[in-house]
Amino acid sequence: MRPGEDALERAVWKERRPSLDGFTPWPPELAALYRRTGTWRGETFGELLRERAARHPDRIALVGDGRRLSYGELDRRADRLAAGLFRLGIQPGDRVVVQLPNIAEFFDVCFALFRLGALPVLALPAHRRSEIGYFCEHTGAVAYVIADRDGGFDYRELARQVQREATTLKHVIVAGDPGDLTALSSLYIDPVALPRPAAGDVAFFQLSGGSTGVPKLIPRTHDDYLYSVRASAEICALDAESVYLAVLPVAHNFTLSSPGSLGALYAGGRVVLSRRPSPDEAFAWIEREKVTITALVPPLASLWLESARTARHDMSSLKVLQVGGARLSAEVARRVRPALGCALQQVFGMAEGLVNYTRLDDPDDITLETQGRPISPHDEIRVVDDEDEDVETGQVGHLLTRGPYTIRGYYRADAHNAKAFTRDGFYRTGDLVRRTPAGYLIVEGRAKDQINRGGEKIAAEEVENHVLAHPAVRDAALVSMPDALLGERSCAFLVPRGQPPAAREISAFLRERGVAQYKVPDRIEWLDALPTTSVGKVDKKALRRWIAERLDQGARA
Ligand code: OOB
Repeated sequence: MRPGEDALERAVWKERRPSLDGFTPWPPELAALYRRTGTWRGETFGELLRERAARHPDRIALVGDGRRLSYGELDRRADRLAAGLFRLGIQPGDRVVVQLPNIAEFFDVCFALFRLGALPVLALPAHRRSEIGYFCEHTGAVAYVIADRDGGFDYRELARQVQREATTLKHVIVAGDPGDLTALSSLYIDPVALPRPAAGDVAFFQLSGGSTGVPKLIPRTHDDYLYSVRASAEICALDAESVYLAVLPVAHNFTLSSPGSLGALYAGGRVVLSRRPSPDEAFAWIEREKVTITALVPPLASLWLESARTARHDMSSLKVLQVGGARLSAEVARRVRPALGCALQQVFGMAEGLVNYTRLDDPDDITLETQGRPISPHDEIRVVDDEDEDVETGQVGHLLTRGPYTIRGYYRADAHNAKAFTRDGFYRTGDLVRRTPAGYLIVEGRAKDQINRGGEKIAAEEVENHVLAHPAVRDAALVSMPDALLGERSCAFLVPRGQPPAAREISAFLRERGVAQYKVPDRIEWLDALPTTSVGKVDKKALRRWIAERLDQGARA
């Protein structure tokens, strides 16, 4: 018997399905509209893979690290692993933190959990004890899936630390050498019938870049996410001949679904997994696997353009380079086609939902100078002033959005949701944009208290809270400072209690607290007091201006 086909099991599932508390559904009339228009098709990720595997079992789905998996193999691996996870005690509705590098097991684990109706919480490889501990605690995760080592870091050590504090965590599952933990490879067993999740259920959690003291979790349903994957694959013209190279972390929304690896699998194409984003490794993959499309953040795009001058790899298969996650300068944008011989596509998206693309047949001025337009005719866009009044077309304002794949609320975050969403369900993106008459968006800046460090998002308040825990720090403000390579880096303005400690002591303190390295301030400045605005708030604008001027003077000196 194939999993998911047993009516009795399905009935059992219906009865005991844990309604997910803390998830804000779409209003019923909109959900009905999305279903009626075929926007939501009632399909789950588990079924999608089953269908593709039935259609073309022998076609290669995944390539990475000495591995080639066909659709049929991936389908079987997902079934076998789902059975093993179920036997281990993982139930439908359970949360499982997944922190894996770009390896094939990421897909085994996600599809196994999708089939089981358990919910992956997609952490990034850079996360450490502070972040992972929080994800475990906030979601009540029962399991944590890691690789043994990656990039010189031992995740088993991290897992042992997390295990000591996470009260709900029962299993740590390791891809590779498990030490005394559970080997992922031991969990592939004969398939069993499993209850089937419904397409309207939450499928998994993405992480928000955030601007608040603790990270926010983003619940995505099969219906809504699959729609964004399908529509993205169409916009990017993916088909069975497409070869998508995953360079950025696979779990990130850009790499996963815009159109990303899921888009490639949706289209029956091939996903190639690069362990490192370096031009050396990625260019070799492009040549070897005849990669047709890949996605980068702007600093990596610059690095690739530079390396392409001297690279001897044949990259003629590459048709589209997508760049997103942070603002791409028109100057770098212009160099893409001459240097790589492929089209540029700008992508402006967010894990909360809305994704904008320049279209492949757009004229150069749009592709080079805008961040694209929304995926869907059902995406509603508003650009408003500080009072939530719509501004004129072409004026800069706050971007608000609502639609068939944009969440209605963060997970278990009522108080924050009241601020992050309007009463009628628009998500306040925190981005400042201008909309052109043709409906394209140009990102002009940001109102949210976040630093975008070359695509990696840092919530200022989260880092400030960590720094404030240091006994020698009385007050703290984290702001962005301009950086030629990353676009922005972070600068912490600190007020000492007595004698200021050395900057490296603050960095070491943050690392000891288990904060991801990219969040550790790139620069520390000590002040007697933080400047305030007329209403008594910390004047971050003044701090940003001060450090930018200081850097500018330094550069000219
Ligand atoms: C992507 O997703 P997140 O969740 O890591 O970050 C979203 C934020 C946006 O609100 C915006 O502030 C910034 O990242 N952003 C851009 C941008 N793309 C994202 N800012 C300027 N220009 C762009 N092209 O970053 C993401 C998700 C899906 C697809 C692509 C990127």
